[in-house]
Amino acid sequence: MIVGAGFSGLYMLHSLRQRGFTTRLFEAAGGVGGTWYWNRYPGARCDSESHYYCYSFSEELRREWKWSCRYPAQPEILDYLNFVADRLDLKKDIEFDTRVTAGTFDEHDHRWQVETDHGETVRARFFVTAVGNTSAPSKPAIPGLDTFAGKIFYTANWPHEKVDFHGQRVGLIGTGSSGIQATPHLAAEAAHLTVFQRTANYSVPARNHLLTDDMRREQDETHADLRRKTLASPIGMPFDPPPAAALATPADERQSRYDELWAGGGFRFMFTSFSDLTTDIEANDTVAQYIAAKIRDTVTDPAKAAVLCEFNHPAGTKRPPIDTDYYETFNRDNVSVVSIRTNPIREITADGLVLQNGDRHDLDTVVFATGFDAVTGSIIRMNLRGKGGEALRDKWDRGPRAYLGLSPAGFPNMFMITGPGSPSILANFPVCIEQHVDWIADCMVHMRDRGIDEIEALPQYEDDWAKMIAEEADKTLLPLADSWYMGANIPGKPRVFLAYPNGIHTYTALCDDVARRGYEGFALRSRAMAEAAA
Ligand code: NA7
Repeated sequence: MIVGAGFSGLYMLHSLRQRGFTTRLFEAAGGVGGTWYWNRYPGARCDSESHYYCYSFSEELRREWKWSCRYPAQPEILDYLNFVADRLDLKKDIEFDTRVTAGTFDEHDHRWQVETDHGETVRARFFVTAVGNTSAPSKPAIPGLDTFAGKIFYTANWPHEKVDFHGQRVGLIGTGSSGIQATPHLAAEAAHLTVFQRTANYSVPARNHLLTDDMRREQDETHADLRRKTLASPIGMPFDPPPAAALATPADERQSRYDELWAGGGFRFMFTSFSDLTTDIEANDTVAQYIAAKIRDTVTDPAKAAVLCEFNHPAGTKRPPIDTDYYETFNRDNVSVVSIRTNPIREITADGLVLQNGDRHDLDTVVFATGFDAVTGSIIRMNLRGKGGEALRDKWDRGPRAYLGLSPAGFPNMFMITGPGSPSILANFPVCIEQHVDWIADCMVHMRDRGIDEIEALPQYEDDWAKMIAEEADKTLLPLADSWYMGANIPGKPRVFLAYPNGIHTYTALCDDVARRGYEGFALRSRAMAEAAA
């Protein structure tokens, strides 16, 4: 049983089929795509480059698909996932428009009993969550929301038909990646766009462009080398590591390096400039000041620039956004930015938003780009129960726990793809997904070959994993931000760092080692063993 038909669920389904398992997949949406199915807002685009934000497991698929540009937009990624699903004939085993509402591990026959919103009950040996990290939208409960007379949209759940903003006074709440991507597109149509910013973000230009045949040819010819680099990289991208620490580099050289990488655009700026940016606050200050200077150079109105530079966290400690013309958009007469950091939204009335100090903003449309109950939300809401009827929601009430970020103790035969405690959100998703899926599928084959019915993470290993993650995260600046990496964007969510912070490259080696040692840290049980013991 797999839940979710995004990048991870599709590859899991294919991999299990290839290994001869009978597999069914439930998907709440009406089609494949996962996060790329729902997030259809104007400007939705991948921040990773197309040639490595895709599957690598099939040479045929790679050769057959041609990306149009450096960073593919949402419709193109959705087309790609449909192409893969059709090419591998996956849709026949997917039940769309079907949401999993509950799952319980039955200890007597070592099976998961899974229920759907169609009233169906399915029994399966293995239960795999492929539900994505940004799938449970966060919809802030602002007083008066229901009384608003205009239209309300959520970037994370955008209508399929085109939304027309012409002539509208639009309010956009949220300046994470989604808000930053949507801003120029909303501004181009709206009569007036007001961006409500709770936290100023450090955005870097994407420098998107179309791919020429020559560029594609070069990517093709260097593919093997790029793949090697990708697998050796902590973030799963084919980047050379930073050559030096910022603080060990003379100021003029440091400036030149930032200039060069800013001109190239994209994630390379934050991830390949210097090695100490996310571990040393003084080093981080050099990049924060560099970005602030760029914002002040770009945004001609000093008052707007000041709001956009109201930083309260070190650069790169929230998911770094990249953009196309985000800061430039604030030079338009029809765009304003309002800081709601110390003057939050008090209520929504029929006419618009009212801030704490009584300021009113009359609006026709409100767009929420307010993010997600990330990583854990989509898993918890499935109402899963493990051994002894323990609810996963209760087990995780002080923070998620799962050995290797793959499997929670007390929940045998359950695997999570890019679950909490895995590198997922800190690395290139398709790379993380392929690693997880291969490991999980090989584990199932190992069990089948040996007549093992049940695999369960041992509590001690799970505890050690959680402790290690907290200790390693504390060596970085990442826990300083009130980010969704920390669960800090959701009121009441435990403040726990949600990812393995030492990179997908070391994580892969650790997982391989666990498998080589006969799945060390897991209990493997068979019915025969249980009967013999009895
Ligand atoms: P994010 O990155 O979580 O951004 C959400 C934004 O919405 C962020 O600026 C939040 O401010 C803001 N927010 C959230 N709740 C509120 C309320 N109640 N009032 C005002 N402002 C609020 O989500 P995205 O969709 O942009 O990006 C998610 C990931 O998708 C992204 O990182 C990529 O991996 C793709 P805050 O910073 O919490 O103060």
